[in-house]
Amino acid sequence: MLKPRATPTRDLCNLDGLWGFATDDQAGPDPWRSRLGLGLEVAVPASYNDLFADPAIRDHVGWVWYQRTVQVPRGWDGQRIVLRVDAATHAGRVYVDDRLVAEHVGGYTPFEADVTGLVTPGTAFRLTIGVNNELTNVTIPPGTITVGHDGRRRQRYHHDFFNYAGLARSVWLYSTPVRHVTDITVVTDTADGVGFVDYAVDHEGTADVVVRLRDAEGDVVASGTGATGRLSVPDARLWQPGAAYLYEFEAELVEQGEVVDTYPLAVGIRTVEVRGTQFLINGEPFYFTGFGKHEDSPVRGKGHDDAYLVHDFQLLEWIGANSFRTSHYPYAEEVLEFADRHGIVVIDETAAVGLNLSVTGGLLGAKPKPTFSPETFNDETQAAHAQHIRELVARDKNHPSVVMWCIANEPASHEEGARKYFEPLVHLTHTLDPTRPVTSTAFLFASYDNDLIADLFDVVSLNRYYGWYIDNGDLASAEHKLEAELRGWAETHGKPIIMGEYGADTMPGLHSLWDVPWTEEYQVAYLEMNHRVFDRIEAFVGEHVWNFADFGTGPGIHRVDGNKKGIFTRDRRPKAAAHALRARWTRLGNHK
Ligand code: BDP
Repeated sequence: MLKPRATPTRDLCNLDGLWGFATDDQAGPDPWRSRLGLGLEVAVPASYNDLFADPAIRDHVGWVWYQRTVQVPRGWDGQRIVLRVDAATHAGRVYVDDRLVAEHVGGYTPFEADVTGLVTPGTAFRLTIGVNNELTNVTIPPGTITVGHDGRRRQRYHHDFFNYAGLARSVWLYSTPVRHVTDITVVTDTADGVGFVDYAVDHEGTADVVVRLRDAEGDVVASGTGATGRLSVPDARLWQPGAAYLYEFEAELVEQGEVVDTYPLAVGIRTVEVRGTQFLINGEPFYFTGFGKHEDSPVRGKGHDDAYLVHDFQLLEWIGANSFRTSHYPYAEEVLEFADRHGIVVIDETAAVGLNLSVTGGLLGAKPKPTFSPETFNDETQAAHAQHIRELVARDKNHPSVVMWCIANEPASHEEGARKYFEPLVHLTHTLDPTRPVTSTAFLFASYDNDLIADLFDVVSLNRYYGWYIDNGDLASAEHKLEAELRGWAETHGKPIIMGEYGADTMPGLHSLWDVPWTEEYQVAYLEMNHRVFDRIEAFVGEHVWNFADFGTGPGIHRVDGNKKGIFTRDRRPKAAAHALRARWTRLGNHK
């Protein structure tokens, strides 16, 4: 699915700003049929939860309604007109005046409606978008809704980050010609200094396809005709971690000598390969340094914000990180484009977080239910997961920064049913994209001796908290256990291993001479212990600290105003560990 762009043949209107807003109980029936009368306004893009001083909105479970008037540019006669929602978390319904034009389930991938004929250039229409935040056993991510003694519905989920919802990314109205490019796929390769760009241009209509590749100076370095083909670039400049180089691929539809549509796509020429226990980018062993992140900031929740985007990438550069994982859902496309332009490597993760019931129970002592069963996560969940993978790969397949798909975070991979659930999904991902390795992060209880799915993946990713959830405050024991486990994985699987998460909650300003958890010194010592072990394991290809920054969570006895494992605070101020990581990662660079 192509990102909407303004080109010589396409126009683009951004619909961000202030919209009318109401929860479904405030709005009454069929809120799309008339103006939302409440007078509440909401910012787009932003999660709605923290914007209002009203707990009933913050904790609302169900539909909320966004509404605004949209003026259709008068020059759009004869064009195809499309409404595009970059994300409606977790489900969306779009109405043009009284008419339902699109429905979508899945909170982090875009969807569109062709509204040609339903709207009139030069006039305005009422745009209403319903957004639903409910998570169930058949959504990705999953959750459960409970009903309290007072009849109030509450949303429970199996992940710690807050269930922020709403229109957290942009909404667009755009035009394309009737005969238009519908999709582009590029795959790149290199041999003896020559870069190859294999392309496929899908389109509506019978026009001829002309393609050109321009270098960063704008000079055409290769061109071709036909809907599919291979472009060769002698002396190609590669897209490298830390040294991005982008070409511009331009697809043109030409009919009787006239250009009817044109669409540009940034292309980085690079290769990715797993060989033995190495992760190779452009044939060179690559060592990942960086973080699991979140889209999270005060007030906006998961709302995309270009200021945080720029600042977060500046902090990645400052600290010497070369990569991050889009934990625990696909991020805004603007983030991937920025990574493409700035040479940051990305592990692109689905929203499949919490497919794991073995961690529930806790203090209540409830016996966990089986994770994979007809009553819990079942064929319908798997189908939703498969659809989500299709949409993710369709959206992100052309980004050079994306070097690996992570199709789940911490599933119950040691439980019966895990293999039946995951094998078709790994196969699907490999089929959709044969060029990128696939992984999934393994959780604490799933080790090399009981995990049932690790062999399906190209890279072993582990989330381990020795010294935090295990042996809290006893780093010597933690070091011993961590090393034993990592050696077990290395011997059992013979694959590259990456630490997908390791971290310690830390209150900024708390200090101690001793190994006292929650202090800044303890976070430093915890990381140093982990790094000593990683450096002793040959198959190790990377370390992603949990987390880049403190982030908002639901309530929990081990959460103090959110998850405090950030190396930066929620407002991006460095804790002591930031300086320690900076020293290590600037020394390491991209290699071990
Ligand atoms: C891991 C999860 C991550 C949590 C982290 C933690 O993958 O989402 O935030 O634990 O507890 O299990 O800090």
